[in-house]
Amino acid sequence: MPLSCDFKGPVLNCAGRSLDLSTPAIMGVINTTPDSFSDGGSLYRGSRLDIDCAMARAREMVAEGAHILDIGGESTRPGAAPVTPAQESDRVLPLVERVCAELDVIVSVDTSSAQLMAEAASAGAGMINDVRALGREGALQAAADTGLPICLMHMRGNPVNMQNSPQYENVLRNVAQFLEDRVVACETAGIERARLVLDPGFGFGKTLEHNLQLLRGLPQLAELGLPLLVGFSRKSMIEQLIGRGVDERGPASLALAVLAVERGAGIIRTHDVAATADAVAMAVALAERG
Ligand code: 9MG
Repeated sequence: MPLSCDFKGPVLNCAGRSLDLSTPAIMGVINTTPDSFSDGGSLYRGSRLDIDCAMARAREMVAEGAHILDIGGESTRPGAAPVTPAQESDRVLPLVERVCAELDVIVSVDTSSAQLMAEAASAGAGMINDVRALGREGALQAAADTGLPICLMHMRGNPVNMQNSPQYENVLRNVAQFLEDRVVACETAGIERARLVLDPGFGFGKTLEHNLQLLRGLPQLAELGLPLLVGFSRKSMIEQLIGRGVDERGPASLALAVLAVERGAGIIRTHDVAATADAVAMAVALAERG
């Protein structure tokens, strides 16, 4: 049953696994980076990614109700060290291969690298999540060739400069226009509209006020007619609003997830799968009862 808006999500074909968005889906975050803002290095032993530890995290998230695992190898926090495509593939691919082989879950690869998109699809990944909306050289074609669903996220600038006094004429209109333009670029590259998911990119080149305007405007973004993915999990807007440090932002992230679902979000990206799955299930159950 739809929540506060009329949009009822489709079923996406993710490399043979169905992602049914008639109710909101939970996407668990797995960072293979040593320096992510929220869980940086938690899967590392010294300077090496511990793949068994990463698999244990993946297994746990699936048991907790994740429909999708989003595996990434580039930290996009402001000021993070850049990675080469080869470094990114070295971090991400072994885990993508093992998760695809051992777990019954849709694997999303969080990347802007054309090389990794192709490699991950060959390894069995079911979705691409690109914070640069396929803006990098070769990404449109590589993503088109995979045949997979793709999340196009809005970011102003790049991770290094995105928080340098971001400005918009009207953040909701500008983000919607950017996403619509990227949809057209995708269609021109041979990616059907039905494969696309949109994300306003909370925290990516936005002030607190911009994030709040986008949260308020989610129903209008849902009217673009494509599923919406949102990620608030542990982000700094929580600290800006209620003063919580990064390790204390779980409960506030749940409140934001529920609000987003009520405003039309179809996929919630989160570090805390069990709690988010329950919070979203509660929002859906209440909506079903009117
Ligand atoms: C990789 N990543 C970090 N935050 C994100 C968000 O909010 N959305 C998407 N699609 N990806 C994100």
